[in-house]
Amino acid sequence: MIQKNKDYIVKLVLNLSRLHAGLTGLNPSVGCIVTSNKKIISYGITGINGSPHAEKDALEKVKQLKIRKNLYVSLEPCHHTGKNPPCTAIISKSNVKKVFYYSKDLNPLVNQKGLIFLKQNKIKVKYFKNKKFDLISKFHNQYYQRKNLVVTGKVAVTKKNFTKNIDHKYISNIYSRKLTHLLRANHQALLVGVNTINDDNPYLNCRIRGLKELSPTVFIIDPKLRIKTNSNILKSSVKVFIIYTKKNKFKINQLNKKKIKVIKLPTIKKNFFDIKILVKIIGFLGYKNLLVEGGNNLLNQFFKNNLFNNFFFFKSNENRYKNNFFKFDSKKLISMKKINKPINLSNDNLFFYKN
Ligand code: AOF
Ligand code: ZN
Repeated sequence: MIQKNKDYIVKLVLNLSRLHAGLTGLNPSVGCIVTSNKKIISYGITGINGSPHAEKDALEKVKQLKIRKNLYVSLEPCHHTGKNPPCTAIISKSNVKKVFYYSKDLNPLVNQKGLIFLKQNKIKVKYFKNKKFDLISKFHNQYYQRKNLVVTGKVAVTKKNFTKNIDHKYISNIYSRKLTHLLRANHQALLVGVNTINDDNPYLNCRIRGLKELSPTVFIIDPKLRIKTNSNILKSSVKVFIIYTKKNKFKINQLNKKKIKVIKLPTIKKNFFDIKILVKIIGFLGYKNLLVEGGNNLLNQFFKNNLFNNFFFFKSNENRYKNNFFKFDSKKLISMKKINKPINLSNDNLFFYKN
């Protein structure tokens, strides 16, 4: 393909960087173009779940071509070994003469470190400030610009706000459930109370074909370690952390054998810990966003502490339950801002709130 002009390349890199947005886990979704002698000879995108990096993807495809190459990439190339090898090392062995990048990487492991290395290896490096990349640059650096974990709540209720259904396993319809699975794919961590596990025996993974790998790590609040050890979630491949307050050596041994991680938290009153501390710990472990899926007690604690940044409220038109114990108090949402009109999903409606 002929390289028409710089604007054409900018557009291509921009579009490539958008392709895997939301699908690259902790990693930003980066786009990359390789040119040689004014022709585009390859392209790359950060892979699903974050591997390979875009530069590696692009350069591998043309590694047999021993010609001079230029690289155009939406983010400054990395220079550290993480889940992936450093892109700067790959670039320096690939006959690349110039690297043009459109956004800086604020990740302290990367920030400018690779540029010196590239220059030392006689590779020209140029930062192209381009307005079109303002948003992508923000997106690439979203986790480093944001100090706190982003917390999103989700609940599905019947017409009269019950969170259980008498004869149905599910309250919401297939469209709402598909959206819930997408929400899971877009989150790195998911939090539930132990009653949800023991009563409903859920898998809590993303079951959209092709996106299963994006299932979040599951944190289960289980102060007295009451979780049933034959629960589906403990048999699945999902990474699980159990948060407890009261020691139970036998149970901890059982869980350790299943490679389940346990975290003990100090109590502030009987079996109660400070939920804000848990949110801090999840952030400290490196997770950038958290989806809280219930039950009611847990959601209430988050509301009480004003911890939700976003809230997804799925409401069905049907009603088949009467036990007030399982009633969601929708007044809690008053403190948040309703965004737009509800999204109609057949006989369900989705209301989206923001703080
Ligand atoms: C690149 N190209 O395509 C992406 C980069 O754990 P790792 O090794 O995958 O490194 C993650 C960090 O690398 C991530 O936080 C971000 O700073 C950078 N992402 N860098 O050169 C890419 N996705
Ligand atoms: Zn890299």
